Amino acid sequence: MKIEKISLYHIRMPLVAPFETSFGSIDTRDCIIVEINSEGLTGWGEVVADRDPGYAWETCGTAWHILPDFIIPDILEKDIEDAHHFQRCVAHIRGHQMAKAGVEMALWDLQGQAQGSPLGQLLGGIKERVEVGVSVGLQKSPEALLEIVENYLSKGYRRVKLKIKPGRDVSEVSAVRSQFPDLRLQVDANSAYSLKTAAVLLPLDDFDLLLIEQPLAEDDLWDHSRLQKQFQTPLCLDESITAPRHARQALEMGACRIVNIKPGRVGGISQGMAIHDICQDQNVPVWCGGMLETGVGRAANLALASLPNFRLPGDISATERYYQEDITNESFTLNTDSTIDVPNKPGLGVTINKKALARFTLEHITFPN
Ligand code: OSB
Ligand code: MG
Repeated sequence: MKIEKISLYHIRMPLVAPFETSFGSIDTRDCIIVEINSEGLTGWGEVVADRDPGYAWETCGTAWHILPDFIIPDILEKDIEDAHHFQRCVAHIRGHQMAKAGVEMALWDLQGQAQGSPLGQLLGGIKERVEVGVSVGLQKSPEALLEIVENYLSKGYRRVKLKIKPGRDVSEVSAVRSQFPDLRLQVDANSAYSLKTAAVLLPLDDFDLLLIEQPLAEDDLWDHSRLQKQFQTPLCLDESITAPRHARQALEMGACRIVNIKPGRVGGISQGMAIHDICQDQNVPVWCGGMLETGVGRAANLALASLPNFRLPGDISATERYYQEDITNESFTLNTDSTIDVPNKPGLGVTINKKALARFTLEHITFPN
């Protein structure tokens, strides 16, 4: 694929409701959209970094530096075979997984279009629709939390993830569990605890949770392995796994029993697939996390989640759970069985609403310039 032109759009989209986690609350979401023109085709990708370094150290600002100054010069006007070739071209750039992943996504889109294959098929996916759930942010009160969970259940979601943080954990989960005894329920702390303070979470073992996601710091595989020994419930790592070798090390160490895969966090879909395979070989289930993506990133997540070892519902909700208006013409809807269809058109299988993209754009650059 001859990389003729690359455009970047820093966009900001209003969320339908504020989303609060242990690292802060947002009511708009920033990301960078990547457009690559090659041999008459246009591929799209999404850099899922947020405005603030709350979830990860990468931000739209760091990506706006690393893409033009390092990643784009590595590939512009070159012939890039595929995602693996791209990864070799940028291997000398340490870190910046989300920036790399956004470009890799656009290359997958191009490759799928060139071959007439939907991305799911190209990756070896085996499902036409994937099981999904909803990630529920911190709420003002337990009553408000019960109300919002009830609302999502009425829309058809059959798996709920609750965000927790110190002081807003066991009693919230207990309230939801009492009200919904059969709900598939899990929690996500986004690194808000230490090995010591996580002792308050031990009662969570009695609530039949699917998993406890990322209680400790991102660079703390070792303490996660100590904490996992104290729980029957599987720990699941999100932030800690930024490369396939971390997945291997985490499993060797017993730091988790389930892995959350987000293509952005791990440097691209190709890296996500490598993690999928490592876990599959050890019979460890994976599931697809989310970063409040636009329709572009959501299409990619659905394709990835169609691989066989994605055995738990993904954080991939319907478009209306996030945005009133998206930048794709296609919107994603929830089926009555709590699944979402994997796109079946070539590449990502989505098209861009250029007017919406322009309206959400804060900054735009094109290369060569
Ligand atoms: O930790 O999984 C997370 C959103 C932004 C950053 C981190 C996380 C999340 C979510 C939302 O939980 C998942 C979604 O996109 O629905
Ligand atoms: Mg998480």
